[in-house]
Amino acid sequence: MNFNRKILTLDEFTIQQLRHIPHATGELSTLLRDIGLAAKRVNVEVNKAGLVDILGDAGSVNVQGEDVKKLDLFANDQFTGVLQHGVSCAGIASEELDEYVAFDDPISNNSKYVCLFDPLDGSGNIDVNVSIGTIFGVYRRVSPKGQKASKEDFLQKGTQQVAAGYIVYGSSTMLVYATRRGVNGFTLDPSIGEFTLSHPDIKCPPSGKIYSVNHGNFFQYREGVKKYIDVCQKKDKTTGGPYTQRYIGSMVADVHRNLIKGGIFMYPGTIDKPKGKLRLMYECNPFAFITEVAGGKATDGERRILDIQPTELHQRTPMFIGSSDMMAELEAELGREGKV
Ligand code: P6P
Repeated sequence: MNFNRKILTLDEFTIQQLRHIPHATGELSTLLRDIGLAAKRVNVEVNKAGLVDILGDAGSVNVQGEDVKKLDLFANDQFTGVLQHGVSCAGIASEELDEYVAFDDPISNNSKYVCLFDPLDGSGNIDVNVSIGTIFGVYRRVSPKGQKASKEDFLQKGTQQVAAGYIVYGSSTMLVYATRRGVNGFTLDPSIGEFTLSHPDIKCPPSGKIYSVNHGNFFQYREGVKKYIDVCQKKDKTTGGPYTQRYIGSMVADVHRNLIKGGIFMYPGTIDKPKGKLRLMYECNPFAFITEVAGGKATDGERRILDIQPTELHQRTPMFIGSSDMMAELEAELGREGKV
């Protein structure tokens, strides 16, 4: 008898994963399902952003000095809410909040994890209907259970992440998450309101033909970056090209495309912003974790992103991430800087 192909929902998948982890309590699975629930709620609002009064600035300015759009605040509240009322998370840190939040209730204080997220990255694109996204990283707390989470829980190296993921609100809505066991992608099926496994075991192609960078800052980049961009532009059929330049201005969309198709994304430091624009804790660390599990690489130009010891919640870092062969070519150009 010919049954329909089994569709695995996010819930079923996370529960299935428990079979491979002895002594698993299911707290991480529950946390990931909570994130999926918040993502579905944000998706509803993103999909009708042009119809209701949630476009435009909320009038407030976030810790980055950026105008906060109403959808930013809505998304921040959704992710904070599901995690606070869940049973797995002791506290959160968010791009939209100056400080971390320790939930400080008996269940949360006995929870195993903390979560750091950018609730709606690329929000400058909301008003022009370009893909935006949510980015998150999950850490096992280092402070003792039974008390509220503390600062050191939120300033761990990216290597300490137990899971990381993103949601891209694009032509379809996808949730992609990684644990050390692998990277899996789930596409939201609106007919059943469930994220369903659509991209099992994602691997980042070792090479690609797409480079993503803001050319408007070209003359502010370090010499090795400018040289590598020049190399990309001169690629032809004999040297693995020709390459194409794709830059959406929404990190989730750019990095997601490169993860699937192969490519390199760069947000280097500039004269104006020597540390670049992207935040280490809730933009770069999650994507670095995901990309490394998928076989790619991520550095700040000198060090592995995941090895950076954070000192501030909202610190920025230059970011180079993508296919391993392309990253190796970039690193070769950076290594030649200052040498004749
Ligand atoms: P620029 C969006 O504001 C964001 O944080 C990332 O999603 C994106 O990659 C980057 O900034 C774009 O910045 O300076 O090139 O417009």
